[in-house]
Amino acid sequence: MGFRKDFVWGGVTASYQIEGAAYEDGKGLSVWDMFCKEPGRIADGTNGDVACDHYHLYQKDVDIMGEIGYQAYRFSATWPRILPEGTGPVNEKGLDFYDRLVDSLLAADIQPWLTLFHWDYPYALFRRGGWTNPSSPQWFADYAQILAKRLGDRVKRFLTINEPQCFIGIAYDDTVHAPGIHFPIWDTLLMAHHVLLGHGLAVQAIRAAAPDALVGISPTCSAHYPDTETAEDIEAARQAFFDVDKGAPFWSASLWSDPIFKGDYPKKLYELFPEHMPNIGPDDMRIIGQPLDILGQNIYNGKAVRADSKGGYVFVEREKGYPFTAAKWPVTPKALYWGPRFLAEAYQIPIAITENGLSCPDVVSLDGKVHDPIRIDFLHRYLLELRRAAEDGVDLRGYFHWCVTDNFEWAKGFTERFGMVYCDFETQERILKDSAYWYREVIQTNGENL
Ligand code: GCO
Repeated sequence: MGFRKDFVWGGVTASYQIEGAAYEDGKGLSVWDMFCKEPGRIADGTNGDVACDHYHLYQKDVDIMGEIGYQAYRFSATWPRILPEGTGPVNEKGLDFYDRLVDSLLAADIQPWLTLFHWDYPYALFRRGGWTNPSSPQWFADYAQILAKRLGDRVKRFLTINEPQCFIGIAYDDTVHAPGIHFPIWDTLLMAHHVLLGHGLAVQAIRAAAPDALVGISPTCSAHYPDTETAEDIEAARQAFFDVDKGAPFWSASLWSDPIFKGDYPKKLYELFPEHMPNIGPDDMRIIGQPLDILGQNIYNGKAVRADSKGGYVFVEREKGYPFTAAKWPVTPKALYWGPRFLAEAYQIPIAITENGLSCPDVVSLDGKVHDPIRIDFLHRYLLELRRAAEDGVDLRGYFHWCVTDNFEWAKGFTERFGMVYCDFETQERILKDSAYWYREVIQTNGENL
């Protein structure tokens, strides 16, 4: 049975990580442009000023996607490239770039999936309070409207935001991501509320400009899974999957998705922070809960969970010498079965895996090729689990491999290679890794060859 006939296979990138042209053609500053200037913030002291130079080499990259046989390509737009000050005057050269990119994708018969915001927040808006500012939801909606009006005749899949867990949690709680400033819980909860309001208003703006488009969101999560497939362990894993951890509340799946799909924050959040929750306006949950067509979930890994003796759950210690990636992330294929299953059961919406992949210590071998058997094995294991979820009835619509080309990996700089396509950052040469040829087979057979 396998994946549905119209299941889409593709790859994904993010603007700041690949585009470069950070100070070109009228683009405004983003918080990442500024964050990279602070000594010590980026592991190798680099930045996204040039990255993969995708702004100039996008046609080469689209040609490569065509060679791999991508049916779809998920990418993000750079908010300050469109609106240098975040609001106000539009930078036409910025819009022109995305026009060209979209036309190139369509000419290559590749479906564009546009993520409106993937972390490169306008620095001018950050200086006006960013997501703490009560105008921040409307700022985002206005930006969404501009993009949907300009591209909505050709772009028919929109994802509003990528991983608020990171651009709020890692940015303002852990401070490892831009702008890397710790805000107290009462401010970060307010920011989260404004992000969700901005998401809802953006959905309305997209619907108005592109009524026939599919609209979704792309959060991430730790996709916890049952240690055994007993009913007790499955329920315990479900509990863990949707729980809110007081120590890392923003990493939660439910904090972000319950308001969208269930009309309110998870009860646990109110219990944890009764005196710090934001004021929720009478219309807020209606705005946030705009109906969506798809939940784009980014899933990399999770933890095994067992039922405890009190109706709760415990995490199972990972075995000694457990497999991990070059980024030291655990390899847990079951996350790609249970994650989609738990999400579909909880939120009753079609699911796309809008990010999954791994970093490998990729090098160009003496034969001039890039052999990445570890990536092929990882993807094979994960995709077998995803196919099992599809066969068990989860309404799965697509899979996007993170990432197309090696790129700027945020605070890790260029020290991690997640791409299916090797990028020489000095020469900007691209080399398809072995996994790209393997993935081409997967796409051609719709996963039957797994
Ligand atoms: C994320 C981001 C990507 C990362 C990728 C590897 O999921 O963290 O969406 O931009 O680069 O996941 O960390």
